[in-house]
Amino acid sequence: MTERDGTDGDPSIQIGDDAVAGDAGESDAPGDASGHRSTRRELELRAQARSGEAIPVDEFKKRSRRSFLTGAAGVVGAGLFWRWVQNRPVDDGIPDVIRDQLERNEAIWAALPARSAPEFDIEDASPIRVNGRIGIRDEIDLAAWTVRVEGPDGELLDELDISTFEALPQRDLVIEHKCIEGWSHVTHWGGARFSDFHERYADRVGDVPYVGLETPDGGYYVGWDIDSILHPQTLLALREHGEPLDQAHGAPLRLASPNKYGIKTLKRIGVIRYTHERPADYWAERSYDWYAGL
Ligand SMILES: Nc1nc2c(c(=O)[nH]1)N[C@H]1C(S)=C(S)[C@@H](COP(=O)(O)O)O[C@H]1N2
Ligand SMILES: [Mo]
Repeated sequence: MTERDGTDGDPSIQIGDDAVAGDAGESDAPGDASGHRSTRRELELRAQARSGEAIPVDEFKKRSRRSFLTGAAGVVGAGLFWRWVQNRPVDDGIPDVIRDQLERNEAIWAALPARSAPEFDIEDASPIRVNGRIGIRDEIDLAAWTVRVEGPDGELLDELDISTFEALPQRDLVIEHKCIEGWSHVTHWGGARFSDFHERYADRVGDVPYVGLETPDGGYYVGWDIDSILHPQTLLALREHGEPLDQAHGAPLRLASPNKYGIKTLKRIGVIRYTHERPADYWAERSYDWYAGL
């Protein structure tokens, strides 16, 4: 594969070096057109400076003191605000003011009627890059792979091999996969709808609000609300671009969806757990939105 073997680390948007350099360059430019109005005294002083005349010591001190105080006030202000945020009660490691905003976002998403993302023609799709190998760094023996299905009381409902998923109705899903890092890719997934899989367990698990999924080694894990995972565009994918998944893309079974960010599309599913508690989620624990909806 010649595609970028992407980062496993922080999935946040990366700012290019040149963008940073460009900004700094502009604001640092001498005599910039920043809209700052110069006083007559300043103009005199600047003329003096240009002509090689030294700024009088008193004036220099006054100006340094003034810019120091302005800067210091800003730093103290920002520091106090941040201290206030940090001293707020913490839930999940996230201060309540930030958590409140995340919860408002979720309420908005949850209140929206189930929408479907656009789908594309198969010809519009091409192989997707590999992005993120948390919990799947070592290859596994695909023939020995099984997935544990657990009920809301922690009970083992099933231990399934791939034939169960192959036996479900097979769908094509050609959608835009969106990564929170800022790239997206029209991808052709093939596999079973989670909702078709769920029919096997619907009676036994009842009204569970969540499903948690984990890699076999527990290294990467995601939480889904039941409505999103039962959405007809949420696939238990076995294939990508018409071929069985390779290990780096989550063989033999992964999630695919155009309605959540890529962070939720767990590769190499080892556990599917129905639960009444909101499941742990790898990137939500690192301050990303738990819902991660689109
Ligand atoms: N096990 C596992 N699944 C994962 C990740 C990961 O690091 N480990 N990264 C996620 C992210 S951030 C994205 S964008 C997609 C990328 O899928 P791809 O490698 O098939 O492009 O996988 C998701 N699933
Ligand atoms: Mo991602």
